[in-house]
Amino acid sequence: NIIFTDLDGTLLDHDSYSFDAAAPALAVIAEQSIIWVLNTSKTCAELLPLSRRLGNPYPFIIENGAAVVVPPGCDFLADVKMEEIDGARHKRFAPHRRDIVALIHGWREDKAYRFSGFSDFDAPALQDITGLSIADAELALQRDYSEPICWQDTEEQWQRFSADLRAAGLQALKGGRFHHIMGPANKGLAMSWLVSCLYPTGAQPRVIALGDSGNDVAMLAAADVGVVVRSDHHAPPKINDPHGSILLTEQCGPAGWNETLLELLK
Ligand code: 2M8
Ligand code: MG
Ligand code: MG
Repeated sequence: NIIFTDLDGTLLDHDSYSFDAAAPALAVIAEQSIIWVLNTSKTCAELLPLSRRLGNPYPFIIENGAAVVVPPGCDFLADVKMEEIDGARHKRFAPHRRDIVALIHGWREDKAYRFSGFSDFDAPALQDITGLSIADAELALQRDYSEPICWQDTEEQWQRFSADLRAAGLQALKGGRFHHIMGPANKGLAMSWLVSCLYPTGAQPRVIALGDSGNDVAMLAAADVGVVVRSDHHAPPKINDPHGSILLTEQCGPAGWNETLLELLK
């Protein structure tokens, strides 16, 4: 087995960001020495301390599949050519955030779209929306490859904005609270790339993926077992399931994560 997991609303509670309810399954993962990979909308700056807090020593995937990051001290993917940023190694699949922000802010001026995004927020403003601590909000603001926005305009304008994104080779992925504006990457492509690096030949592991939102669909669909973690804030995302490989947890968030992994790893 190898496990890929979303964080917010999945391994972390949507509101409290606690992972206490997942402790039993995390213990089984450690016992069985299973590689588990964090695959999230969060930034490298957020993941470096968070992966340590979770006791996760593996590479992680940031900003909705925009890059695979090997943290300092982790010796995975030693033979893969990567870009070094502040001691971490990045394999990038998407354009830089500064270019995306310049473009969509230009459209906001020219076409009077109404939205606000992380570039408009300071840490207290982001804390108000997300409930993150000021310190964690500072880390969430340090983005490299994506711009999360709150849409404040009509559905009609959203359709126009979406067409502008498509024409520019960009997309909007829906997270728990925000639309993440980014290049043509996703959590599923980054997951498949990492699996093929870790297991280039020979026996392939069973790939288990867990997530709660639209931005997880590509990852859940590409896995051998895709686990939709139930949310008490939004309906489960719709996923085509031709092979019957998608499960839905009974409980919400980390409790559902725990329940389903204990069953799958029995
Ligand atoms: C944002 O991501 C979540 C993921 O579902 C969302 O869209 O609601 C990101 O900005 C992330 O960096 C941040 O930690 C999180 C906090 O809720 O929000
Ligand atoms: Mg989530
Ligand atoms: Mg996420």
